[in-house]
Amino acid sequence: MLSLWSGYVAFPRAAGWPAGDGKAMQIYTKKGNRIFFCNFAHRKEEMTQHETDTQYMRRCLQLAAQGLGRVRPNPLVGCVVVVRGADGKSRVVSEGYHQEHGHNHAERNALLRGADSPAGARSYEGATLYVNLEPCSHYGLTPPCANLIVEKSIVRVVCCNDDPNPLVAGRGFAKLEAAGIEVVRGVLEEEGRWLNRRFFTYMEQGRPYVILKWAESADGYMAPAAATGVAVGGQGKSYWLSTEDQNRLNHRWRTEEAAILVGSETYLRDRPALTARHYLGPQPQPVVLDRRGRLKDVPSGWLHLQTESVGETLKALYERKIQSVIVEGGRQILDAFLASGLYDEVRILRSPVRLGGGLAAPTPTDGRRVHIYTPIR
Ligand code: AOF
Ligand code: ZN
Repeated sequence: MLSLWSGYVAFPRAAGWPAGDGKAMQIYTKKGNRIFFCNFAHRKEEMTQHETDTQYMRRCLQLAAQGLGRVRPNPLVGCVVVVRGADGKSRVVSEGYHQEHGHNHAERNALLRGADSPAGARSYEGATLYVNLEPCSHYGLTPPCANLIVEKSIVRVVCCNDDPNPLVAGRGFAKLEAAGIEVVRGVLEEEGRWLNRRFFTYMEQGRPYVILKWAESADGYMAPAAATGVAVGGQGKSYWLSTEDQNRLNHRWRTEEAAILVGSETYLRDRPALTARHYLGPQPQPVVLDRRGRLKDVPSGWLHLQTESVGETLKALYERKIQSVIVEGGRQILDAFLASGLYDEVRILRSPVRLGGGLAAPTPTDGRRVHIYTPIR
C-alpha cells in the first residue's frame, strides 16, 4: 500500500505525468490493482498558457534572427499572430519579421501581410500577438506599431523584452494597456536579450557590442617566431593557421557585425581587405586604429581613427551609429581591449596546427565570455 501511495504522489510533477484535463484517469499497479484519480484541471490551464506563450515566442525569435546583419542599428524582431478557433485550439494566422533597416517593423509585416487579399484585410479581432520587443510608440522611419495593433483589435500582446530606446521605453505598453489590451512581458527574456545583445549593449551602455577575435595554434601561438617574418592569416602569405571551415565561419561573422577593426601594425604588415569574401551577406565597415598617426594611405571608405584609449575608440564608433565591432588584432590592441574590460565576447579560432613557439596568443581570464571554435573533422 505504501509503495502504491508514493507512486501516485510522485507521478504528476516529477515524472511529467500528462497534466490534467479534468477527466478521471486510471492506472494499473504491478499487482493489477486499478487506481482512479482526477487530475488538476486548473493547473493544466496555467501550464498550457505559459507553454503556448513560450512556444510562439520561440518562433518569434527564430523569425527575428533572419534579419541579422540587415536591420542594424535596429533590433532583430519577429512577430506571430495567433487566433483561437471554435475548437479551442490556437493557430498561427500570420507571421512577419523586421527584414531591412528603414522598412516595416515586424508587427506591421505580420498584420499587413497580403493587405490587399481578404486575409490581409482581416481585423484579427480577438487575436493574440506575439512579438519579442515592446511594440514601438513613435513615428520613426515607420509609424507606431502599437497604434496598428490597437486598430487591428488584438486583445492580448505577449512580449519578450522591453524596448530600452528612450523614444519607446514603456510608452508602447502604455498605449496597448490604455486600449484595454492584456499585455504579458518577459517571456523568454534571456533568450531575447542574447539575440539582441548588440542592440541592448548599444542602447544601454552607449557603446558598440565588442567581439575580440583571433586565430591561435593548438599550442597557443598567434604567429610563428618573428624571425620567420611570416604573417599568419595575412592575405597571400604562405602561412595560414585557420582551416577552410574556420575561415568561412570567420567571414560569416564579418557579415553579422557592423564594423571590423584592426590596428596599424596589422594593417601595415598584412594589408588586410577586411571584407566578407567567403560568405554571402552585407559587408562590415573596415576600421583602422592608428594611435600613433603613422598611416598615410588608408583606402577610401575605411574609417581611420586616431583615438588613444579603448573608451575613446568605442565612443567614436558609437557616435557613428556603429552597433557592433569585431576586433581582429593585433596582439597589442587585443590586450588593450582585454585590460579595459570593454568587450563582450572573445572568439578563438583554434587551429589543429602546432607552432612550437612564436607570438603567444592573449590569455583572457573571464571564461564566461570566451568561445573556442575548433574545426570539425
Ligand atoms: C517594433 N518592431 O520590428 C522593431 C522595433 O527607425 P525606425 O522607425 O525603424 O524605428 C527604430 C526603433 O524602433 C528601434 O530603435 C527600436 O526602438 C524599435 N524597433 N520596434 O515595434 C520592430 N524593429
Ligand atoms: Zn514598430
